[in-house]
Amino acid sequence: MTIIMGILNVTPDSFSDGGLYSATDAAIARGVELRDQGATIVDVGGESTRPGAARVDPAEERARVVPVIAALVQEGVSVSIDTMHADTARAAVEAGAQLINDVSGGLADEGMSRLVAETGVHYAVMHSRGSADAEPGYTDVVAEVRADLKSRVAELVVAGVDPARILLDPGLGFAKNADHNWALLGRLDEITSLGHGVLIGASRKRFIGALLPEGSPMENRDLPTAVISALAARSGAWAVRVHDVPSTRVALEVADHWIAGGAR
Ligand code: PMM
Repeated sequence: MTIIMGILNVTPDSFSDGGLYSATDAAIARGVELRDQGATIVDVGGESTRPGAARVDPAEERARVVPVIAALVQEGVSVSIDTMHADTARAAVEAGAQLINDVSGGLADEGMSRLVAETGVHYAVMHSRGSADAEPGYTDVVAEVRADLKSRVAELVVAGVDPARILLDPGLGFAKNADHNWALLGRLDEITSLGHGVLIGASRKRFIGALLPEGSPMENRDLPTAVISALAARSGAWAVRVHDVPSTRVALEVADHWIAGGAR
């Protein structure tokens, strides 16, 4: 069964009332809500990775995420940390995070593979090439993403990371256009065949917005996101990383029945 990773971005601009304390409280409440809605794991991030977003100082990033993670763990919520910084990942793991979600796949901070090897936590390796808004020319995006991920895994294993702890993510929208994203989704079996759990982060991304009338509100992207969640489950995804848990939960229930129906 595909699990849900609920997105919790602890960035000041996410909270209209401002102020770190209220932002922390609001983030904790939202994390508990995501779990109650059906997220198996809540992905806490303190730095926006959207194309064009400003980089955040790792100390500031830690100040944002660590109190939230500690409080969520106290509440019995399973937490992952969305960071490219080894120091932030370490503080998050010390606060109880069980998974490090790294959109750089370990390329942004050379301390990351060492940390993952040392702590033995699960590690989600996302694919990108250069910055998020770079658009490299791919000849065959699926084959190239597969090859890049495969060599990242080999390097991590050499660094001492247990391959059983590695999860892979094709990195939809990261150095990829809409056609690239759809090719990766349509041929997901070529990524799952690498033998690792596969994480899909399609939620509310621009290529989904492109399917809707111009000026549609963000929430209108949740239905197509949920459809992708169901199809990703059908293709054997380990997890889907989403903003709106209830719609994806229903979609995954449909997919589970569909898959069970075929298995009988
Ligand atoms: N996308 C974003 C952030 N973190 N992590 C993984 N593993 N996969 C993704 O696709 C991914 C990610 C950017 O989306 P957001 O700003 O809506 O969180």
